[in-house]
Amino acid sequence: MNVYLQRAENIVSRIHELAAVSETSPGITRRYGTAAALEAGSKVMGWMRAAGLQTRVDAIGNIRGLLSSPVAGAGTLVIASHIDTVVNAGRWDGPLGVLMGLDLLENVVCSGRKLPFHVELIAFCDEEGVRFHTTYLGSKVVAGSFEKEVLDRKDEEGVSLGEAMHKIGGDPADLERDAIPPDQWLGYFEIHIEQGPVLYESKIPVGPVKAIAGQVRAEVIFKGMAGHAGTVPMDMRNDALCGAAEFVLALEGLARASEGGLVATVGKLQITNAASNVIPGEVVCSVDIRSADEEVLSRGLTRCRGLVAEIGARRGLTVLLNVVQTSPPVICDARMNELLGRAIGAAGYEVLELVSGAGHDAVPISAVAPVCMMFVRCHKGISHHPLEHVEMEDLRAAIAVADDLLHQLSEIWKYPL
Ligand code: HGY
Ligand code: MN
Ligand code: MN
Repeated sequence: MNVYLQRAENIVSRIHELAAVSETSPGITRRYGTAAALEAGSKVMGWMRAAGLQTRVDAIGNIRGLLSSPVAGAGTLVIASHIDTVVNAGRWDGPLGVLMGLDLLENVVCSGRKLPFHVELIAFCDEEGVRFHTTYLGSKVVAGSFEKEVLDRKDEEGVSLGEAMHKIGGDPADLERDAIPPDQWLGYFEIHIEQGPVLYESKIPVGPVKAIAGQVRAEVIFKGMAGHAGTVPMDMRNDALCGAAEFVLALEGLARASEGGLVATVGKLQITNAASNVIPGEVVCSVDIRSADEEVLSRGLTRCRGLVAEIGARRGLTVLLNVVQTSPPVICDARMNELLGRAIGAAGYEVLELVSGAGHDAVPISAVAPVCMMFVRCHKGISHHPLEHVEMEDLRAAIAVADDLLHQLSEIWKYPL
């Protein structure tokens, strides 16, 4: 097991090196297209190049490293995750999958082995969607499902995604060319921290992901009447913030009371023209609803719409709910999961299949390829938080299992497409 210690230490030192690249200090924030995102990308590209991969930055800004197979007509396995982060993030969410993929390929190259398939390692540039309230921008380009209208979405400074792309040297006209053709895919493998407590509480270092929850991201606007905080009597107000506040709590209650693992979150709330002596006239908030069950998810959205309408009517507010993004639940590939389960068992661990409440780049990829995800235990399941942490021995377990999976895949994916 010692051989894995050196590799694990190498991964950890790169995790810390990448964590030091941030828009903010202290804290880790790398939003799409920022200087920090570009610096992180070039760091990862340098590591890929040093490992002997053919590297390139694609039109949207993904960092891509190819380990070609000598087999004519070989298909492609993609190993990937993301290097963008949420605000004040942890250091493992995303980079773990990219740096473990890099380690796997470094190990293949060092061993002189030739794989019967190409492996493309990809560091996706925007999975979190923090800057433009989108998700999966990078992986959608690779999957060929990027929606061009998203280029017009603007960030909080009014900069559009298209302008941000141009600024980093990308040309929207090239986006189609960066997709991997559907007939080239063999499969997709992503290693990611669990971001939940199940592995931690079960005392198991790694686990296969059975399914990824579907999610709906929306924006809700409450429009009332701004007014003087000192002169407008309480019974004559149309206070947009009180309406929004009632909605936030009602949405929490709706999710708490529902079956089928529905979760709902208002993560952002903005008061337009906010001032302490002005009755809020307009409030815009985000809504994030998820469930692994498509029926529960769509019922949750319908009931959320009902809440907004009812509160708006009762409080004399004009309300609007815009759905920004929907992604259906994804079932991971049974065959790849069977091999992953075999590798986990061979390493001496219980195979505990997990459902992911978090979204991942595997979601858009699942439309064009079989996807397989391996979760790695993280401390108390904490994520999207500076206390996010992975223990060295769990990394070593993950390396051993991932090596074994790659070996099994090279046995079954022996022949050209
Ligand atoms: O929101 C998510 O589930 C992921 O962190 N992007
Ligand atoms: Mn995340
Ligand atoms: Mn992530």
